[in-house]
Amino acid sequence: MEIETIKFSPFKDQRPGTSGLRKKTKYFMQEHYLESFIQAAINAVRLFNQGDYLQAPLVIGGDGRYYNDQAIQKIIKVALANGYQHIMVACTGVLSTPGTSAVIRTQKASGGFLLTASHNPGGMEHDFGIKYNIANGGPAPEKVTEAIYAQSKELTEYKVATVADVDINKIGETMFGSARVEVFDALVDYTKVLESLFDFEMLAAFFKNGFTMRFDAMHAATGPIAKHIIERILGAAPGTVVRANPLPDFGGLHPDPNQVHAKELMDLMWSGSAPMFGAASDGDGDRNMILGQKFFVSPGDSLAVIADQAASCIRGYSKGLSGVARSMPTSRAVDLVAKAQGLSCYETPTGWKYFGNLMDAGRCTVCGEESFGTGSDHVREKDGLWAVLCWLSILAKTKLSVAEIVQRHWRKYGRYYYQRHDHEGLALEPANEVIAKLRASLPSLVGQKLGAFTISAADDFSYTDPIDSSVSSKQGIRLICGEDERVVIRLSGTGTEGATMRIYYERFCARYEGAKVEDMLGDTVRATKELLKMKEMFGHDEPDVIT
Ligand code: G16
Repeated sequence: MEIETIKFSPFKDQRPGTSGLRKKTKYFMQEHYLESFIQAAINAVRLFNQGDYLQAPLVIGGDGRYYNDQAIQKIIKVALANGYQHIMVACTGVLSTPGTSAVIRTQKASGGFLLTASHNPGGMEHDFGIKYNIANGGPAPEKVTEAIYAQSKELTEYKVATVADVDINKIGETMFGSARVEVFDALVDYTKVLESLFDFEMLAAFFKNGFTMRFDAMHAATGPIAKHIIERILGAAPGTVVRANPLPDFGGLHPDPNQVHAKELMDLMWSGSAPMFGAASDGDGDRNMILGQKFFVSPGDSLAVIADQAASCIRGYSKGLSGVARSMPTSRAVDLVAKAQGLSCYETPTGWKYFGNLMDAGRCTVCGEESFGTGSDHVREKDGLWAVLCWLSILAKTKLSVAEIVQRHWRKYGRYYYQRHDHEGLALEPANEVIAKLRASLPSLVGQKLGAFTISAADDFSYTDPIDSSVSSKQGIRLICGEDERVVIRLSGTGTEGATMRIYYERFCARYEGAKVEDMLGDTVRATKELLKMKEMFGHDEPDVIT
């Protein structure tokens, strides 16, 4: 195997965001760009690993978007040149993010490269992304992503093996000297992990007795595995899983499972022919949306219900949970469940990577985020299909409808009315200015009115990891009005164009009376937009997406 050293001028913009490096596909396709990131990641990994990690497998999978296959070939060649002895590539190149995490853990790999821009649209004109996951199966923590960035800024050369492309559409092995490239069946390890948690026989009987659902895989990475588990193993009717074939452009859709982008599923669930349960997952299969007939389950409620019901409805959690965690902007509904069950509840910054240490230390079992992510310590990524199987188990055990389960939950614990407003495509400068001004005014905001409530505390969230004591600051501005209300404002770390400002509104009512969420939050929404001078700064103040 010949190895070439390629020289180039370093790129200065390869700092991973909330979840890896995401850019426009065309930008990624420029000469040396992807190779630079791969080499920088490999160099950074070398700093944190001793011993023979090069002998352990390195896993590669992607969400199937445009450029997936070419990127896989590039990773294989750079990894071979850097001495990796066992490279494992998902057959067809498609493997969801939780699926990749499952393979890394099962195969005791040293880590893996995940090619995904998640829920962002795919194609030459859209987005591409890459991230590195460590040996626990989870996203590299900040100290590793910062090391990758530091490496990339100084990098002037990378190594590449001059070998032929590997056929990634055929299961098998190819040897390159002493190194092995293995193309593996992407369905096997992940199915086993899920099977160890869920009672597939009970769920199969549930479908046999007439339960109906629709799963929209949005032409993305979950399609093949969802068909395999829901239709083939659990016996749901053919056609239950739709848009199951991954496409490089996701069929021209935005593979984001929310009320706006999963419109076809929303329309079905609000129609006269709705099945009993509806669900969707995103580009790389880590996000999920849960629906009942004419009923949307907000991610915060979904997390709270799963945490509440796991021990009694899901075999893998029958011994109870060790604790729960949520990202700071996520609804505090799960905190009430934790309190009632005497569980620890952790509040982390946005980003699944912050849950890794807690799970590794056995401090929490179930975690979730407002951005349609829920998961547990079975892998180290959020897991859309896992959430769907949780809900199926709860539905099968309780024999209630989705709406009844959630309403019963609200009656028991009270309800956090919740909405996230995304203001997308904002010009960077004014967006940064709004945040900077707000940050500067925090001390003076305490005691001021925000709609009907008075601000009792205002801060910029800072997190000290309880395991390694690392500190992450400036993680989102919180305007807290006692126990009743909270507004969180932060800029997204996953966009590829301009700035996206996310504003999270939440209001608690101890007695659930079925009020409309818009009515409960309307005053605060208006007051917050005035406080931020949204119209003045951006010319308009209507959000692009409300979830
Ligand atoms: C990623 C992260 C999540 C985070 C989400 C939104 O999700 O893994 O932890 O909640 O981004 O981040 P932001 O608000 O900064 O855009 P995904 O599904 O895009 O990988």
